[in-house]
Amino acid sequence: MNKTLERVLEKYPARVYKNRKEHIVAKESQDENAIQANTRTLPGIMTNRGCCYAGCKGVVLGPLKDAVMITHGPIGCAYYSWGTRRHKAKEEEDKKNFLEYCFCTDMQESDIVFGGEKKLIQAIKEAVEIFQPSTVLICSTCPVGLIGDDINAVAAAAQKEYGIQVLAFSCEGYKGVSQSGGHHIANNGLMKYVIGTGELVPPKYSVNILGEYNIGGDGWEISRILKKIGYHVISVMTGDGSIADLKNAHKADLNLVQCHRSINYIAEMAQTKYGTPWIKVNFIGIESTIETLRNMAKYFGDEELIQRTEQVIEEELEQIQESMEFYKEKLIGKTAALFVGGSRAHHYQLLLSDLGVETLLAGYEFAHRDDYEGREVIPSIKEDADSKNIESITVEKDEKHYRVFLTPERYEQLKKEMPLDYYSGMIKEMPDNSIIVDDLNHYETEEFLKILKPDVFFSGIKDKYVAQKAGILSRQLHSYDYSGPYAGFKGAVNFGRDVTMGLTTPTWKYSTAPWKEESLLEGTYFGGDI
Ligand code: CFM
Ligand code: HCA
Repeated sequence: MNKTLERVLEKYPARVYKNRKEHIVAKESQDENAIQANTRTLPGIMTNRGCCYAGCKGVVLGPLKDAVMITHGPIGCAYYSWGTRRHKAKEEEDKKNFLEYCFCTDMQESDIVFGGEKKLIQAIKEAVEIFQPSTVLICSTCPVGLIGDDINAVAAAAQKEYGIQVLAFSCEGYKGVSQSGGHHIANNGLMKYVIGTGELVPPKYSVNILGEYNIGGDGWEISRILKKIGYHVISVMTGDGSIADLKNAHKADLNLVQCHRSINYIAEMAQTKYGTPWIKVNFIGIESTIETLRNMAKYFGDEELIQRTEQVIEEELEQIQESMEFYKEKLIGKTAALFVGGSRAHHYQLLLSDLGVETLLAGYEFAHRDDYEGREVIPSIKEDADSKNIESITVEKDEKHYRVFLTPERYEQLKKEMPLDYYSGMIKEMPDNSIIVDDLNHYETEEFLKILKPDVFFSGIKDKYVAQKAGILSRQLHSYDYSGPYAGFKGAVNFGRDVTMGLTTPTWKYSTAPWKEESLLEGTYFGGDI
C-alpha cells in the first residue's frame, strides 16, 4: 500500500481500518481506480457531511425564488439552511422573490408530543395570506418523520383550499446517506409535478442548465457567456431559478449538466420522457469552459453558431489573458488538496491546473462511485444505500411533448466526440500517485495535511479552520468565502486573485505550521493519538 495511506490508516482500530481502507485510494494506474462511496458514515467519525434535508431544502429547492418554502421542524434546521449557501437570486419585474425569508413552523416539544400538523396548516395559511405565492413547498426535518405528521395530506388539502400548488417533500435529515438523498427527493418532486407543465414556444438554441446553483453568482457568469453566443437559457436548475421557468424545461433542445452528482438522473429522465439529449459540461476553468462551449456548438452543428462561439472565446480570452498570466506566475508550482461535496473537488482541479497548481489529494463528501470512476460503473453498483428509504422514480415517453433532436447515427457519432450522456468521473483525470478520499474526516484531514503539506486546502466551513490554524491557506469551495463568481472566464480571474491574495498575505508569518516546529511534531496537537 502507498506509504502515505498506510501512515494515516495504521492508527485506526481494526474495524475502522477495514472500512476506511476501501474509501481511500492512491491512484496507481489508469485501470485500477475502484473506490467505495455513498455508504453510511461510521458512527463516531467526525464527518463533514450534511443531511438529507440540507440536500433537499438547502441545495435543490432552496434557490427557487418564486416559491414560499416552509420548513416543518425546529427553527435550527430552517435557520441553518437559510442564506448560508450563497445561492444568489435577482428579483424579476412583476415576479416574486422569497429568498430573503425563512419560513418555519418552529416545532416545540409539545408539537413533537401532540403532533405538528395543526401548526403546519396555520403556517401555510399565514404565508398564503401575507405573501400570496403561486407555489408553496413544504420540507420536513427529522422529528416530523419520527412522529408521523402527514405533510402530504396537509399539502393536498391546502392546494385545494387556496387553489395554488402546494408540494410536500419528506426529506427528514436522517434519510439516505447524506445530502445526495435530499437532492433525489427534491428532484423527483420537481420532475413529477413541475417540469412539463408549461407551454413556452422556445426560441432557437434553447438549453437548460442542470445542477448549477448560482453560488457567488456563477450561474450569472455562465448565462452571460451563453447569451452572448446566442443561446436561450429556458431554466436553471436551480440557481436564480423559478418554478415558472422549470415548468418549461421540457422545451429545451439540450440539457447541460454541470453538477452531475445532484441531478444526473433528471437529465436521464428528461431524455426518456421528452427526448432531450444531455451533455456533461464544466464551466469551472478556462480550458473546460472552452471545451464545453465548443461541444455545445458542435451539438447544434450550425456553422454560424460555431463561428460565433469561436469569436466569443477569443474576445473573452483577450479580456482575461493578462490577469490570468499574472496570477499563474504567482501560483505556478503550488500544490493543493480539495475536499468538497459531490462534484467541485473534480471541477476545481481543472481551474487549478489552468493556474499551474497541482492537486495532491481530492475527495468528495457524498459522491457516488460514478462521480469518482465514471458512468460506466453504474451497472456494477450493487446497492444504492439511498434506495432503502428514498423513492426512485421512473418515467415514460410523453407522447405530447417528446421530440427527436438527433438521428441515431448523429447521436452515435457525437457520443464519440463529446461527453453526450456521459461523465468520466474524477479519478481518470488525476495523475498517478494522487490520493483520493471519500468522506474525509477530521482526523484524516489533519494527518494528510501534515504529510502532504499542500500550499492550499479547499474545503468547507467545518474543516476550514483546522488547516488555517495549522498555517495552511484554506479557501472555501462551497461559499467561496463570500467572494465569486468563480465560473467561466471572468470567474477564473476572481479565483486566481483570491488564491494569490491568500497565499501572499503576510498573515502566514505570524502562524507556524506544527510540522515546522520540532517540539510539536512529536506532540499530540496535530493528529494526535485516536
Ligand atoms: Fe453539486 Fe453543489 Fe457540489 Fe452539491 Fe453541496 Fe454546493 Fe457542494 Mo456545498 S449541489 S454536489 S450538495 S456542486 S451545497 S452548490 S458546494 S456540498 S460540491
Ligand atoms: C450543506 C450546504 C453546504 C455547506 C458548506 C460547508 C454549502 O451541505 O448543507 O460545509 O461549508 O455549500 O453551503 O454544502
